[in-house]
Amino acid sequence: ESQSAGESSEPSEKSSDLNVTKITEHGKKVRKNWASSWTVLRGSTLIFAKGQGGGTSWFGGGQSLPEFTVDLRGGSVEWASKDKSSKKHVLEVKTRQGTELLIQSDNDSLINEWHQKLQETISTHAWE
Ligand code: I3S
Repeated sequence: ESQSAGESSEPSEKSSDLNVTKITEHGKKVRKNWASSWTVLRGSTLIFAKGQGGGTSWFGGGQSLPEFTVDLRGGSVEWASKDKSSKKHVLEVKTRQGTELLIQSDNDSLINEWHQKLQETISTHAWE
């Protein structure tokens, strides 16, 4: 497994390309900005790395950092309702910090794997 994203010594448990957008930040609704992102799950941290050719508008207005991470502890994951997106196979991830994300892939089995893995992660990493 690649260790290029992040500094943690924990092994990457899953990684793939996914389409991602933030929909809420610090509890406030933000404008959707779907982008393809290399997504890595490591421990209870979900890391979104800017894809090749990604511009400075990656992951919402002004986000110019190469990575965006969320702490899954105390969060939730569920299939997004139809009103959240017209796309197929969309997961809604909510964090304790008031961030809501949609993650999506046209690959049915891939998104199912992510769903399972994220649920597993949330239920095994307790919120202290
Ligand atoms: O929830 P919305 O507003 O229907 O989300 C769509 C918009 O973000 C749209 O961009 P504009 O705000 O420039 O119109 C995107 O192109 C669409 O992909 C978003 O909807 P989906 O259903 O694809 O998540």
